[in-house]
Amino acid sequence: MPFKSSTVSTGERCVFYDQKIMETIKRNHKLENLFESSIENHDFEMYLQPKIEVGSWKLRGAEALVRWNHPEEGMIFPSEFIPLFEMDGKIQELHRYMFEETCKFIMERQRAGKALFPISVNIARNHFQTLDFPDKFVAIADKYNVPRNLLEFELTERIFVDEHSIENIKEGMHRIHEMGFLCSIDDFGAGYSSLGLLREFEIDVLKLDRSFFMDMSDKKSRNIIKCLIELAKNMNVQTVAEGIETKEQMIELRDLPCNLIQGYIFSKPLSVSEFEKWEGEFVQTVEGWLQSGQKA
Ligand code: G
Ligand code: MN
Repeated sequence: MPFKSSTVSTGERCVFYDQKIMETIKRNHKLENLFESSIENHDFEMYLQPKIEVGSWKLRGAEALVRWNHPEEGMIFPSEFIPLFEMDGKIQELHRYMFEETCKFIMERQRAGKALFPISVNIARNHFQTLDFPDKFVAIADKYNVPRNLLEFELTERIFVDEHSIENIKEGMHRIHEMGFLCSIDDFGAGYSSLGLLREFEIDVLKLDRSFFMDMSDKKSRNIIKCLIELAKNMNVQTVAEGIETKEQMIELRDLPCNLIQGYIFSKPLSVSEFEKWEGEFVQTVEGWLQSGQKA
């Protein structure tokens, strides 16, 4: 057996445990080794999930999400590689790559005379280690002639927990705005959310975590959502309801109302060709459908 536990005499469980750790280490090593060639070969693909405006029910934005489809390894899930690349720092290159794919997509739509809308990309706390990081994104946006107000950076609320980096994040967000980009807080309400974020940081969009909408029949939940949406509105911050899946949730959100809805109710994240096909077929009969007795 290749991975014997040093305390093998205490029983099989220990051996099994060591083996699992070794397998994870080996797998991580493999993924790290595949990274550079996958960037070069475009094995990382940009998927898009639409954001729909409440009321007009029009497509007003999208989130770019990474998918890793490796020719030999098959589909590798973000839940496996994102934490890994956050640890070893590769995440910065991956996010830059995704940002460039996003810019290319917007440029192509611009050339084809198609409708334009902001696209959000996720960024990690690692970027904020150097204060000039937005400059790199400016260079990419300019290369493709993309108006910067069509590009939004999503920062998960988790990155605001670390007190040591908070000043850097504040300054970084300021620079993002100076450069003309937009900034949103992702997964707001998932764990450590603080209303102080709204006061302390320059935020354009608040993305309310899907956990808020899990039980909308509960009056308490509804009241909290309502207050958050109102507060954001008063501060000129847009709201996006994330992870919306049912007609019941849609009806509540229409009446509250938040600005945009993102979730499986409209579409899961799609490849570019699927997304544009979906866009062509998406008819805004949402209002009629909400009023009808049809089940979602
Ligand atoms: O953390 P962030 O909001 O960036 O995560 C986006 C992820 O949420 C994507 O991987 C996407 O597949 C998932 N997602 C998007 N819409 C829904 C939804 O309606 N339901 C659920 N369960 N997940 C969703
Ligand atoms: Mn996101």
